[in-house]
Amino acid sequence: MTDEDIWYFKYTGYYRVPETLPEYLVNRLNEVTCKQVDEMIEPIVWEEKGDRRPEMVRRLSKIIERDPVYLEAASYPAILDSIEGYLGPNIELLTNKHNHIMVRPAGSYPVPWHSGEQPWEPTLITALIYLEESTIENGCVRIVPGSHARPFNTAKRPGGEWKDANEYRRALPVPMPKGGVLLFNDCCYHGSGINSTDQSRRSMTIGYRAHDSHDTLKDDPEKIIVRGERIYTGHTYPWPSE
Ligand SMILES: O=C(O)CCC(=O)C(=O)O
Repeated sequence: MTDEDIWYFKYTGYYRVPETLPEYLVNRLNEVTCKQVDEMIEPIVWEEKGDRRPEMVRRLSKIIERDPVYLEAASYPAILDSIEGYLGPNIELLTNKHNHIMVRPAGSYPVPWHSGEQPWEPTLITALIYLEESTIENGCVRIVPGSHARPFNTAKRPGGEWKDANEYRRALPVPMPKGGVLLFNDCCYHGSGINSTDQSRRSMTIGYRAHDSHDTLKDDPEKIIVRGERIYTGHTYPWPSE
């Protein structure tokens, strides 16, 4: 990542990883995901409560536990290289945030506008890893650039009608290719439109944070270290000898 890429990512709040995932990996992700959807393996968020069919699977939750291929994709070096530009060398994947596949079946309703984190919280980078192409027609994600840097407090979920919201007017749609990876600061307002096609629009959503230099407990079971190490650099005493 160049300095200019890092600047762009930090100031706009989002970044498209230049490389796409290799075809073999995307194919494996799709094979495993098809099986999870066809067999309706819980935990699942449904498009409509009470209508439990494979075509109605909106979201597969807790994917890291389901198959090792999801962690392999989430640890892909080109993704971590880009995240390192923002978060530094010690990177943890959170299993209690995101950790899901948005299946977004045909006709799937919008993802409401939200800021996943608040501005005062430690930076959380979200990766959307695309198993299928994402277009305006199938409801690609839309991001309000720079909204992670707002110097005031606003509701995490502003509510209201999808297209009437201020966020809709301010946001940019971000279409992505199959195998593409979109990174953004989760504090940016984002959402996605209705899927008006007759196909699904699948993407993995994964959250990453820098390892907290002040954490003295190093084996938090909700976090997986995917790059670097869990070192204590907060305020060491006795001072390390030189
Ligand atoms: O992929 C999308 O449509 C929205 C992603 C998102 O906000 C999420 O998965 O939390």
